[in-house]
Amino acid sequence: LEASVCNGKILFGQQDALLYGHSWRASENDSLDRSDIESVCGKHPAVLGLDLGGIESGSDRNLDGNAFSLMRTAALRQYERGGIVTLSWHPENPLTGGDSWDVSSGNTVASILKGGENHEKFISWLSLCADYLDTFLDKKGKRIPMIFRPWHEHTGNWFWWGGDLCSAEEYKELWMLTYDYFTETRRLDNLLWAYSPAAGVDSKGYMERYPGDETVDILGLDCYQYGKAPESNAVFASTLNESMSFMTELGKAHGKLIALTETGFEGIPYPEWWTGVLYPAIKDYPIAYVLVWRNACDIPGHFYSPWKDQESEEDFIRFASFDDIVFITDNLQK
Ligand code: BMA
Repeated sequence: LEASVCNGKILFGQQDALLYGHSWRASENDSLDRSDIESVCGKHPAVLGLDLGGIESGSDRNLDGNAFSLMRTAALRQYERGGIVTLSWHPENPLTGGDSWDVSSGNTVASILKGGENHEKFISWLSLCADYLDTFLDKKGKRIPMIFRPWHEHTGNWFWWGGDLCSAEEYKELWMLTYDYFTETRRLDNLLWAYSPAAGVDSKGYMERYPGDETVDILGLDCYQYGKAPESNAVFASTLNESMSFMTELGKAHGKLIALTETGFEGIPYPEWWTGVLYPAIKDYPIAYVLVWRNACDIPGHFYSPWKDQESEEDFIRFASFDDIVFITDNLQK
């Protein structure tokens, strides 16, 4: 990651890219050689995003139907190909039993912190998650490096760990609890920790719940385009520019890498989005990677990258041909 930043390169990533795409899903014993991105530009994404949601309840599959065993295989394939793996986590709500988006109680975070009624339950969730992460081993039995990006978009109010649902102190305590459990209790020494507020904050808002330099490796941002195109292009570009610009400063001041940890425009309603909107907004910033969200195979319209014959395909090919946008190189691909 550091090398790519030093060389002025940006790694391109997609969520769940090897597990399914717009109209297909990998089978249990799949060789994981397919991605929508590969079908368009001949190369797999350099960053593979995966989500741990569901691991806390002992499920075999995550919230989007991926078998956890196949996710592990995909991560190992990605690593063997020279790529990077990043993990997000949309766990259930430990207080209400709802999902990550259940914001019906403002006591959820408080209830899982030390002294809270759900603390033991939450530790058992962390334990299940750590058990799983401890199985991502290379051929020599060594844990592979992965980016772990918990409690993301916490500046928004749509997850139970969101801005209006807990205090800054509670959020930081949640982060520290997670960090200490994984790194000290469980000795998971293979994780890079990414902090990912949602766009819409200024530098001060961005840092308000920052848990500290000792427990964060990457400063991230989740920033999507919404609305009609081309009308919304300018707002998205300026939000991205402003955010990337203060993150560049924060990265320097804190000695951290910066990344666009989630982005996209659902359904890509603007076919020149890649070279016309995204690229100009990111190219001048030292970001390690940019990751677009998933191409759901079972929700029509819920996609963030082109596939063969999708409208933005040609523009994506142009974007992918730029020297500073990096995919997994052909010789590593197999
Ligand atoms: C959201 C959507 C959901 C999905 C969740 C976790 O943004 O894509 O369909 O379940 O992410 O991957």
